[in-house]
Amino acid sequence: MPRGWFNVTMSTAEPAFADPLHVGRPNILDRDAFLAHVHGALDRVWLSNHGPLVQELERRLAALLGVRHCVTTSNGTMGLELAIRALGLSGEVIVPSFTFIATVHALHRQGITPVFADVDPATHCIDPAAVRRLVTPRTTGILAVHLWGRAAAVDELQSVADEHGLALLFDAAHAFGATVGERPVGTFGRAEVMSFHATKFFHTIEGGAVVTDDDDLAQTVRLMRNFGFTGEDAVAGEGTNGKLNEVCAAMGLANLARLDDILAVNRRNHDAYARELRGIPGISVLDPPVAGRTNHQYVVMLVGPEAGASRDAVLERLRAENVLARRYFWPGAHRMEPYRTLQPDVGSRLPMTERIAQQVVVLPTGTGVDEADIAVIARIIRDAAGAAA
Ligand code: T4K
Repeated sequence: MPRGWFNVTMSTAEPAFADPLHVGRPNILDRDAFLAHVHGALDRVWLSNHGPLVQELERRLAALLGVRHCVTTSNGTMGLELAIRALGLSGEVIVPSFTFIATVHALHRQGITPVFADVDPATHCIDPAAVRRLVTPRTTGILAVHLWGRAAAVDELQSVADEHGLALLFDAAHAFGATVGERPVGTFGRAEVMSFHATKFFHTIEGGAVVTDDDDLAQTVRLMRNFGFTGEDAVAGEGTNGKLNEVCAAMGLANLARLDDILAVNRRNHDAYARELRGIPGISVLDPPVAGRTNHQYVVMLVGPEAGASRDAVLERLRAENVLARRYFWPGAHRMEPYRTLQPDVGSRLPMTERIAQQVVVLPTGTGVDEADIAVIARIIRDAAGAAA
């Protein structure tokens, strides 16, 4: 019987799960390794500012991803802001609306106009044809997102960027460990930005990184993340505090050793959801990519018009049973402030974004969820969506 499970008769007052099942529950697999690294930092009395743990993490991540430079940052949002600034983006940058709001804020906060492009309904990633249609003389770059850990259409986007002389930057916050064929995400465009937030496949509690093969770009980001310092009393230009600290790096080093275990659990859970939810009218689970790998960090269910209940009704039912699923990334960045006010009519050119944002439910996965939990969750969904058991 699943942990915390009482029954699946939805009419009783007790929720199906005694303890909530969260989307984005952090994986903490090796507490002892983490604490050993933290003790080392305390013994050295070196807690931040390019300490040995951060340096080791950067070396190991660069080797794992096959890139020349991994410049860690205090979080993924900081990584985006630094990369955008270091690339010299300005004017207009084309970006999906169907993403976490940080992607878009990182542009707007630097005085850049985000130009929203629609997404491909098969992958939920930005549609290169839509990008091509939106290029203007003010466009300086494309900020594409590998949504849900599925790589965006990297080759087509690179072609559009090359045709128009644009910088191509990837928000790879979801995509650590993903590949296109055998080529790792992290190696595409001018640079890619990872998030190592606690909710991610690979995490450092809070953290992120700009990864690139471009020596000059990496050096600029390194300077900018440390106030622009080139020496003890020398500052080469404007900068900020974007550094990762040693405790966060300690968590990263502990987690790096267990990535295969986390991936195996995520893959097992994705397969279990796909199996258990098969055959419910209007309900589908986004498949993993055919040509490449994903980290399966997000299990994305779509509640279509053929389902016996709306997406929000299914979500409400799940939440009543303590399954704290999420409707990421509803209602789309273009419907959030300040973009809703600044660009009120943009929704009409984003039909896929509007449709998908109304259908997606992200389901709990990770090491805190097992196949028995998923069988119960699927029965709740089947019941809520009005299908016979
Ligand atoms: N680009 C994209 C495409 C992104 O998705 C993100 C972040 C970024 C850029 C920016 O990267 P960072 O600057 O964050 O490194 C969460 C995360 O905070 C955010 O990192 C993530 N994307 C986004 C998709 O999810 P919220 O607003 O949904 O967080 P919250 O507090 O609602 O927590 C999410 C779930 O995780 C809840 O079910 C609770 C659970 N949780 C969370 C934490 C922190 C836990 O169970 N334990 C925890 O310690 O943004």
